[in-house]
Amino acid sequence: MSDKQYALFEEQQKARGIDLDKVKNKIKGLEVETPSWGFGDSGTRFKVFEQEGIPRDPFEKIEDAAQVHKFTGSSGAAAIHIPWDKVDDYKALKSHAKDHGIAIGAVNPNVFQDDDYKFGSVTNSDPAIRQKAVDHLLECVDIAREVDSKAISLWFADGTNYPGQADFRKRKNWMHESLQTLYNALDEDMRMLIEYKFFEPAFYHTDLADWGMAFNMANKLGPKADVLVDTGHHPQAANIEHIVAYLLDEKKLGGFHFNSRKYADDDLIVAAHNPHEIFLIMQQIVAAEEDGADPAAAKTAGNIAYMLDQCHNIEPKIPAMIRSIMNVQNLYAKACLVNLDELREAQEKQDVLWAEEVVREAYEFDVTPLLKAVREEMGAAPDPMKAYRESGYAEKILKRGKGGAG
Ligand code: LRH
Ligand code: MN
Ligand code: MN
Repeated sequence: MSDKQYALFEEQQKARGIDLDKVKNKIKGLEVETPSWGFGDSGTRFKVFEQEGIPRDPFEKIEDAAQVHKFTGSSGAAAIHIPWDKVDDYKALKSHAKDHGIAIGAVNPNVFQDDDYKFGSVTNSDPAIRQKAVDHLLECVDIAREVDSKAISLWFADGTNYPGQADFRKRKNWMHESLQTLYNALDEDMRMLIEYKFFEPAFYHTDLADWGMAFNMANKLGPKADVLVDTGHHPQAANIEHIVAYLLDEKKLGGFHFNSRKYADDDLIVAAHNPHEIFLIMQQIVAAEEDGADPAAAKTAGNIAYMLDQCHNIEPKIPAMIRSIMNVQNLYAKACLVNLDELREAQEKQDVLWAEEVVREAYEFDVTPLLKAVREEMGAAPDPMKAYRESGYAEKILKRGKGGAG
């Protein structure tokens, strides 16, 4: 990318009244966590295609996650899932991450892979099973302390398949009770992020089916509990940016699991299918960040835990993560180019087409010169995909062979 292209872009944005230095700083501040599980072998219920060079243990997953940060400069932490990332020495895992230039991000308890959880975990009618699930949640708080993580990220597979199978209201109360026990165990500087999903693996009902249920729980629990929005977990026509704005205004938006889906919770590369949707989500966030009239919303927006939650079934994992980080940056950068003063004016005048145009105009800019300049200033690779390809890391890890972590 020539300096000329950047100079042209800068001139163009200046003329629109956009402060490009501010935009650059905002992009530099955007950190997106990768999921450790996205580096392992994955697939569908039909087939898992084993790839060569897959990490064989959580330490190697961290090494691969560090590659994403090395080239993008914007992915300084990796989330872990317990027990998928169970190790004997969590302090050693933390040091390993640090030695490779990253940190351990959100700790994700897993209460869905045990036979005991067939009819639910924290909402199981059997108190002994509920206790077992809660004990695991508490174990994850201890793990978070050991790896120096400040976030417990919660998703429950709990639900039912048939009408009459279970008592919705009882399960709602068991959910609350369990979350409360977890909440009480959190340190002051920790928080819990509550994820919702309206289907799968249960198909008739899930106990936290939508943002309203997660929000209600988070509200009852208190300031250390927030809602996590996984973009794949909504019905097709859901207006996710509206949900995001609502939660921002309520100061309860805790984080994201980014991915994209064509049909359901496909966990494909973020913005591969839905770039405009991600842009509109980012636009709500930028508007809140810049909302001087509502500093609490701005603070919430500044505190969002951005994470990817993706599985790369047929493509190589590390470059897929790099691509994903670049996609998120690209759409955040475009959102930063919306002229908010103009948008407010158009809204006040109730000029529908003007308002729509103000948002559209930002989306239609090519932000490649801007992102290259930002990455150069950050000491990251101006073209992370190319830099990774040329680094030789993909060839180096082939010696791990096949049959890595699932
Ligand atoms: C559930 C989910 C949740 C899990 C992850 C593996 O669909 O989005 O976040 O932890 O996938
Ligand atoms: Mn998720
Ligand atoms: Mn999911």
